[in-house]
Amino acid sequence: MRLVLLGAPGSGKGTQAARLKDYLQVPHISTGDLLRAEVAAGTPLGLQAKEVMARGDLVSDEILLGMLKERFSREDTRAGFILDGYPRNLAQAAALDELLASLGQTFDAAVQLVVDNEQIIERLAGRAKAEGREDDSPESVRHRLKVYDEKTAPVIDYYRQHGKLVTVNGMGTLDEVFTRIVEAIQPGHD
Ligand code: B4P
Repeated sequence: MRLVLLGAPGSGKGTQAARLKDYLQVPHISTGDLLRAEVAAGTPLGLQAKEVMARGDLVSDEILLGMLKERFSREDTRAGFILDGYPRNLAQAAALDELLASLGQTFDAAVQLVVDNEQIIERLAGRAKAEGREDDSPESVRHRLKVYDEKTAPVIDYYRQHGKLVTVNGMGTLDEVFTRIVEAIQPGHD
């Protein structure tokens, strides 16, 4: 199974991807986690990304594609993957199509988790308290939601037009959302 997880910040992509990875037995590739690992290691790429992420802006397409190519060059992605956090704009969606085509692959579905803004703000405020992630500050969250509307929402239409989009209600408990995703990705489900 090859899946792309889409949704606003705080919609549960990373949370559900971590569970789907065990269920589907495929690697979870989170561009946010890859970037945070670079920041934590203090690499030149991480130093470049740190401030951009803290503000809630998108890190450059070039950096992201380089990271993704490196990750997809590894053997474990051959049998499947859950891609979480990419693509976040139309240029990245085109780059992903190209990258997968160069590997003789495509993906099965783009799963969009739909959560209302009030719930998103509540979840990210909770994570800010629990984990202290710099980009979960109220100011950064407001900006991330704006960036999502402007840059990432068009990706949803792109996948809808290409018949890849599967929309899932992301409200409710972790178990409820997980069950909905599993049902939605069953072959023949529309
Ligand atoms: P990400 O790491 O992708 O961060 P995110 O959008 O907040 O989603 P995440 O997956 O972490 O959170 P989740 O919704 O699961 O990106 C961070 C930054 O990296 C971006 O702003 C950008 O700067 C950069 N970046 C990443 N990819 C990029 C790209 N392709 N191009 C450019 N820049 C890129 O969970 C949020 C919270 O909600 C958690 O606390 C969780 O416990 C809680 N939660 C989840 N589901 C819940 C539920 N059902 N009920 C209650 N709480 C729930």
